[in-house]
Amino acid sequence: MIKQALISVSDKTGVLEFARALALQGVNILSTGGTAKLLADNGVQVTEVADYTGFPEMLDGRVKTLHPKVHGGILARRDLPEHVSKLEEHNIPTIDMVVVNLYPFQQTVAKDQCSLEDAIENIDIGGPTMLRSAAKNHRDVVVVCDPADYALVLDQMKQGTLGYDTRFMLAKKVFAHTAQYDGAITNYLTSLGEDKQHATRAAYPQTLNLTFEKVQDMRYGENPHQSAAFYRDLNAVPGALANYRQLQGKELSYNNIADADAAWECVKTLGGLGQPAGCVIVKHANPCGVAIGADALDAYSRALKTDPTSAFGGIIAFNVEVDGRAAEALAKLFVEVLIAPSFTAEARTIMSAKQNVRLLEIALGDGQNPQDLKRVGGGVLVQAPDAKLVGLGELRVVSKQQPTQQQLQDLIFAWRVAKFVKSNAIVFCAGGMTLGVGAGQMSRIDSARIASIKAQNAGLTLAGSAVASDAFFPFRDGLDVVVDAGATCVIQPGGSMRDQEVIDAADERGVVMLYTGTRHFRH
Ligand code: 93A
Repeated sequence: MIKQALISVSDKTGVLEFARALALQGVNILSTGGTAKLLADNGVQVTEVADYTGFPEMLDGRVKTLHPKVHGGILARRDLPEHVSKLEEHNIPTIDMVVVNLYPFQQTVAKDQCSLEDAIENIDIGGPTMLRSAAKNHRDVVVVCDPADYALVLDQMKQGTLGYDTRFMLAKKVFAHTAQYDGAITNYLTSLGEDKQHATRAAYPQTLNLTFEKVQDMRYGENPHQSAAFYRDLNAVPGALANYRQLQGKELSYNNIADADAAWECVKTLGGLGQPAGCVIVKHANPCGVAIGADALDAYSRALKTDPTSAFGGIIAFNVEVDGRAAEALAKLFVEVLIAPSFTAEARTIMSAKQNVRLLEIALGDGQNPQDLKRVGGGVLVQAPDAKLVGLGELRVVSKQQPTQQQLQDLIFAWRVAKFVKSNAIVFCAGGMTLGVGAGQMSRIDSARIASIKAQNAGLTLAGSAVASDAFFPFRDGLDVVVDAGATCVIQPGGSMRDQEVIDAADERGVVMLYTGTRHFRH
């Protein structure tokens, strides 16, 4: 029975409606300065914590709720007579619900001009203390740290079903939340520069505290003898893979998730290339067909042409809604996972005949991770994500031959794709589709050979094609291979000791060569 609730929130989203509904259920409401004012101004009856404890808020609000009357009321075990009589002795009523969200530390330090003083004032002490007290005593106390849970709690209160399971779930949420909060403080403090005033942008903290929440356990990892689970970054943006919604199909496997991420990240970069739709087919983390087109079906049909053999059992992502026409074509191929921002009702009906296909909906939108993490023996490598999309203005023509408009478009498309192909990457393209992809070779010339062999196998001609190389050609031999295969224009970062040799080769062979100035290694 919830007789008394303490509400103290920085993020005031939904709190008024929630407090009103609690009051209607006869719950007595205690609250702190700003929250109490908001509630009182809007006609909710509330007692200020200061009036309740008989101590004013003091030290600029640093001490508001840190009082035995508050913490005794939260922490006392209702099943222990000694606890209950102690409360009576000191005239401390129980507090049966704690609704707290914390000073916005992360948002504060994310601001460019945040000083150490600002940051420190935004370290919440009383809030986490109440949350932790309530979460520890979740057997008797309901604790709500996320406004998204107000509706659930109210609903269960009305139904009389707010039981142990919900209180336990809410308590777990609290400890994850306060751990993440303390992690953010540690990361910030240990990232401060010499002047201790500002976090240096490039610097990484001395200790790295990250909190992830489990999305699901998996039957196994990369191989059946490895156990595995999938975790979501608590700060994952809506467009991130971890925020997928599965509409049908078998459980996702470890490899499905890894490949889906590769496909999704690649397809999201296919906008602004002159065609409305983009499609990426991935196998073993590498794109084996990428195309843009007039609609989903057009993009898919063209992407499939690159390498129909590898596409079998692949993971396919779209940057537009998948409609019935596209679904009909997709249903003819053995596909592991289909990803799109949405599927029409018709597409869903068609795919429902293929119950094994996993259908994932993810909001389009930027889903970049704040950091890229890679586990190595006993450690983790952290880097900024490769978010670079080279602009037209950054391209430099280094050959005598100038590119035509069509070549320029093909080169930019090829460069977008090469970024998502494991190094060494060589990608042949023309007319907004890949023709041959050479991936993951230890030598660039082998990637070039493989890309052209694959195009031949698929019956595609490379005459007049564009080629992207994710990093520079160390020698002219790689360039010769792609020109022999039919390429007439090449895009690459440049920066080799032998750049001149390679430029001379391009001129000798009469092909166009562009430098991007940036490379896209992907290992
Ligand atoms: O400065 S505090 O660490 N000291 C406290 O005693 C305290 N009690 C609640 N911060 C404290 N709070 C925080 O105040 C809550 O976690 C919440 O974020 C905020 C709500 O303040 P107000 O109701 O005045 O807007």
